[in-house]
Amino acid sequence: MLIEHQHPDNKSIMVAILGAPNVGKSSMINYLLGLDLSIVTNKAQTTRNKFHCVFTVDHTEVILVDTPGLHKSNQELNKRLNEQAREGTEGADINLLLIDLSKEIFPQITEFKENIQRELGETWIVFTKSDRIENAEALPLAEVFEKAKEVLPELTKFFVVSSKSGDNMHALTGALCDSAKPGPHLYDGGEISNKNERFFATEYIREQAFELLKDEIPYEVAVVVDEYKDMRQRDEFDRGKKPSVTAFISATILVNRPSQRAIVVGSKGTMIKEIGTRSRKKIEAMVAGKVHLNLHVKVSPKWFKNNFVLEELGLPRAQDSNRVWRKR
Ligand SMILES: Nc1nc2c(ncn2[C@@H]2O[C@H](COP(=O)(O)OP(=O)(O)OP(=O)(O)O)[C@@H](O)[C@H]2O)c(=O)[nH]1
Ligand SMILES: [Mg+2]
Repeated sequence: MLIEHQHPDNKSIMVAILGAPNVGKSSMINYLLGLDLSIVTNKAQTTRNKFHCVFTVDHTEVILVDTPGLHKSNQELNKRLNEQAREGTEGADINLLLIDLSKEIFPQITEFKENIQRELGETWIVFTKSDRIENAEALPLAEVFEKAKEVLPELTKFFVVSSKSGDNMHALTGALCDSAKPGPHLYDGGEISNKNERFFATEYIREQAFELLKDEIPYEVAVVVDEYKDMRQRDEFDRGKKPSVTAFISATILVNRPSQRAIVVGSKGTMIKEIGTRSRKKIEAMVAGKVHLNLHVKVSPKWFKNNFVLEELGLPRAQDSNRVWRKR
């Protein structure tokens, strides 16, 4: 829709969701969206790419930017994840710094200050996982917040929320909408993300791999889609008949070592079958139709240091990237 055709009451706000790994960024986004769009697991560093998640309240568009958890690391993959998080602040009207109430609070604030390495605009603290604390109201969070302002002067507000119970989510949504500025919607065609279904298909496969695989294996797993045939697009040429299969997807799970390949495939292929069945259900819910999913496992030694693979995963070089990396 042309900008001049948008409703005159339209407002918009872009909000970067920041914080350490596992603090509940993607869970909070899904709660606010009312949709399991972003992948959530109990493992740290689940989110690997920054992306927009969009919802509207009346005429106000709220764009939440999910980001990987900021943390210290000298590994190339982690440097690129941190870069994604830092880039997530670009163009944001407000940053939300999520702090996990079930962990020690103040180190999370000082670590964020060290890791963000950027000038930030207005920032609010969102204390998460309040359901895990018996009496969250009794915590001296106002005092903590005042102390946090000495480290991060850009802090102006704080909230205490839970993505499990939904506590205070309305207050947070209301405050974000109140801060939105009059102007056109960036996503005015009902889009909920700037990433496509192909991206979310790889995410849903990786989510199940993270859930089902133990120990360090998830961190050495990546997923690439080799082929994604969207039959709905073809169907337009086929006199509007609804296709019996909505998408044919062929994807590869990359692992670092042959022993990991054996685990991901599982005895008689049981593990790969389970990853496939679970992720296919989630992809089918997304595309609202039947999906054929073909999964392979490939050993790609040190893929997490390989510039070619990392770029294919949507992770370009970071400012502090290591100088040497493998070429194609
Ligand atoms: N009890 C409780 N658990 C939560 C809450 N929010 C998130 N979790 C759990 O915390 C874990 C991490 O949640 P995520 O949403 O993936 O965290 P994240 O910050 O996106 O993590 P990364 O993408 O790895 O940076 C999952 O096991 C969630 O179920 C909450 O409000 N209450
Ligand atoms: Mg996440």
